Amino acid sequence: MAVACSPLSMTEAHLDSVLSEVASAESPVTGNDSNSALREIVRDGLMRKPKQLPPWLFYDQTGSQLFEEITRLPEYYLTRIERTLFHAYAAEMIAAAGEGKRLRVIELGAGSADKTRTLLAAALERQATVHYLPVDVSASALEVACSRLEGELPAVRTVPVVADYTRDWTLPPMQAAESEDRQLLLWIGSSIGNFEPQEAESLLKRIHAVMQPGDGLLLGVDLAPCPGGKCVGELLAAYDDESGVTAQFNMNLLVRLNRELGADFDTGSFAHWVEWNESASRMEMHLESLRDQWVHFPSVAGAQDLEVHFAAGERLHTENSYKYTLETIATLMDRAGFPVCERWTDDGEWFAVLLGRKN
Ligand code: AVJ
Repeated sequence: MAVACSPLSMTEAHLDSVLSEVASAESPVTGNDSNSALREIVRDGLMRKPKQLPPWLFYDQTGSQLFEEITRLPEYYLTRIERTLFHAYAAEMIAAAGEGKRLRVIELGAGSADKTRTLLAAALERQATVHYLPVDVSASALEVACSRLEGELPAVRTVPVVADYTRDWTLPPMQAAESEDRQLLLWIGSSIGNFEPQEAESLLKRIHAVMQPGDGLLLGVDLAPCPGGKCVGELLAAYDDESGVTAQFNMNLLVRLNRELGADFDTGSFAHWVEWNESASRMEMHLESLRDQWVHFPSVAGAQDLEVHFAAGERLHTENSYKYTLETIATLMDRAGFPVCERWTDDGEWFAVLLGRKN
């Protein structure tokens, strides 16, 4: 598999920062530094066999809106179940993480609205104020998340951390008055699923390095199908919904490449394709070429143009979403130095939130 030797998602956030500029550029095909970064990634991915592009490319403005829409689909149970778990157990989660001490809350990603709010509100039941540090490459996403939260919960003190959490990152040190406090790091929404398990492990180890003994890691993970749990059909439906929003989300990648790189993908000649890869325990999304065709990327700023051939039936791999079992995720957390001390799941065990503690 191409993915084994090529950690595409590892560069996600780094290039995201580069690409957020691309997305806002007036004329993306005039060629600037950020644009050539995108060109390089796309060229590299389309030269692979099989062709593969990293999933973070989905998230231009339209893609982010489409993902929001996905989270409201009846088939997309992930967000709904995780939210239910936070609503039901936030107080328990906060109590377990704090062990009687004050908490400061860190989140990888710029805050997932009501889920984060629920946890912070639970923290405020036990302490007068709470510091909240979202870590994200996008300063604008951080600004939105922080001002929204401060508006809703004035006792939350937000400290945005502009950093790429897939690379080297650190946190502002705790003040002297906080020296007895505990930290709780949130990595929720099954974001871990987009990373190769190896990458996920190094990421967890990086988290471990920036935290102190006793600090907690709260991880939200989508669980693999199993007898008595969700079936493969229900998983497939979550990534191939009736109303076609996920198909549009997938296809938007090509629309983006047309707009930002001047490519000439004919979106009508590609189809949304999803597959449950049992042996790798992951959902895969692809775009399948419906005919034999060539796609052209024009020459920009001295760089060569590019002709890419797609055979009929050939697929461009656009996303992996790894699914763990309660055992495999516990093993992963263990290896990273965060043994699981508590976990919360829905009755059907479709989704899990796990608390690990650095010892
Ligand atoms: C945001 C990575 C958790 O993998 O379920 C949703 C993205 N892809 N539908 C996921 C996604 C297709 C989502 N994550």
